[in-house]
Amino acid sequence: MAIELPALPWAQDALAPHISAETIEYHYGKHHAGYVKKLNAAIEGTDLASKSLVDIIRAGGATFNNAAQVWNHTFYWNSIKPGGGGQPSGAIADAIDGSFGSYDKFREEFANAAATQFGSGWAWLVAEGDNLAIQKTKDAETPITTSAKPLLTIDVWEHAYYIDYRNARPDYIKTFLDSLVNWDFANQNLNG
Ligand code: MN3
Repeated sequence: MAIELPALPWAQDALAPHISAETIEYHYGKHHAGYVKKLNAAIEGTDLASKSLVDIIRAGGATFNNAAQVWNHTFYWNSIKPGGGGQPSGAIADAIDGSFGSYDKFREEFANAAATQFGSGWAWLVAEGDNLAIQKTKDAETPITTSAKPLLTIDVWEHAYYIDYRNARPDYIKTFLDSLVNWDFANQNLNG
């Protein structure tokens, strides 16, 4: 059974001016769709063809990069929304205070992880047992291969921000935190 490219949770132009329709056109329509296409070509006719996306990721091997990038991107689209960003509310707000001391401290650590991931990769807010933590991963690497539960992610590959922010990754990270983060999604993941 082929792995499908999930629909975006919002219109392609809905994140503008923070992330342009042009960025989404390329990032979703070319990069994310490309990972799906390459993964399906690689698993066709193999034992992996009958497995779920997460099982394909956990199997590792030659299909890991495309499979993990399919999953990571779907998770990223859900981590952002029009009118998002700012201070969290609900259980995630309490968990952030408990684990980082304050939202401001969380924000500083998350932004620092995203800014200092050398080259391509991701920064994540994850739950590890009763605590929250921040991780950064390289290339396609993803916390779902570990015991940590992902709550939120930011894609810091250049294709995520170069059309809108050029080389200014810190500006993209600030916009992500101020105007895009989907805290409802983080709360769902925390409770799920
Ligand atoms: Mn990407």
